[in-house]
Amino acid sequence: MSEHLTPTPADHFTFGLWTVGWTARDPFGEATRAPLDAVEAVHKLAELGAYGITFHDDDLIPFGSDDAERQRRITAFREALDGTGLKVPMMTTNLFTHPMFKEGALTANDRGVRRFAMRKVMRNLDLAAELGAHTYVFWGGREGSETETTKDVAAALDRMREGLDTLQQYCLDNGYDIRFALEPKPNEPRGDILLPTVGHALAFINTLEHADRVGLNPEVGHEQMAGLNFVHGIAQALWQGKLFHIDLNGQRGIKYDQDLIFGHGDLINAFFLVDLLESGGYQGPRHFDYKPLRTESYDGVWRSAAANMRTYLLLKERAAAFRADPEVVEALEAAQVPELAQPTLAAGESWRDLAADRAAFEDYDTETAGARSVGAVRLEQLAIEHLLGAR
Ligand SMILES: [Mn+2]
Repeated sequence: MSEHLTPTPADHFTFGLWTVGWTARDPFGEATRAPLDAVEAVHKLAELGAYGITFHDDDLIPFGSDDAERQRRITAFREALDGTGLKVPMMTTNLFTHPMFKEGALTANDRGVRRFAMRKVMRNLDLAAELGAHTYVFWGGREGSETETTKDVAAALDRMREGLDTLQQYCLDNGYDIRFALEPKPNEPRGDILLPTVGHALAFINTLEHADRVGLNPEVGHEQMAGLNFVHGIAQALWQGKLFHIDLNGQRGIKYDQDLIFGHGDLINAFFLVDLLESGGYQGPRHFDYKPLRTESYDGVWRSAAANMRTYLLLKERAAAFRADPEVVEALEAAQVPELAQPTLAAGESWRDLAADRAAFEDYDTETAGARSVGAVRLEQLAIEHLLGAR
């Protein structure tokens, strides 16, 4: 058992440099931890059994660095990657910290800010290609508003589309095999952010020129902030072939973005999420986007990084036990869960055949169908008992 719970690169766990590197400055208080060197982060994550590290351009290279400083930092980071074998499967751009982005980046009303934002992404896409990243995340934290009068939403969506189409064209023209993953969030830091949920983003992607190269990077807490069932959102993203990447963390209820350790929020949803990821064909990294608690020093930071991975592996083990339990298989059968995979019409049957089928309607026993017991309680309790280690 313990062997399965020790993370290895084969588990594909990845961490944002901004997660373990968060110095815990919040809107009400100063940093409680000293800055973390990127090279140390690489070594420490590799030691803990992670597969990779991800970052925003400004996490590695402070905004405004000159070319020499930029190159010095990239070289040191690369050496750490080469030395540890840690990979960079995903990269992203900081289009939210600098005051110029206060009103948006790709959708800023100010055209100069939009053009600067696109150049900032292009420069970092070059680095992403150099480091071998195949997924590039767009989290539009400042793409939104607090007021209805300052933002023309339709024009903003036009500009978002223009930006993504142009930047994907940049990748294609340069021979970069980099797909984009949009990260929805309902609010924070803006009062309301554009493309607030998985559903909004999926619909928007269909309007893009290179729609096949754009998918999603949904984050647990972001959907739960909107009161939505994250597992259902992920199931639909998988169903539509759009789960390019995923941000795992914890959230408890509809409130600010908590970014808790994975499993330290809604544990039941986390259990079913792991069950889905492990059985639903998701091949990408298991990426943690969380914030080590502000109360902790670096011992707690590294403990929290390990906790994310261990909790995932524990849930993976519990989910496998749930699926392998003969009583669960029988209860699923009793609840007719496998029957949903059976098409409603028979092979070759048309609506005309259905209309002529008296057994389907005129002679159908609606009383019995209405009186049947689904068996949901038995099944859910079996899942909870497996989650609690009681079976
Ligand atoms: Mn978050």
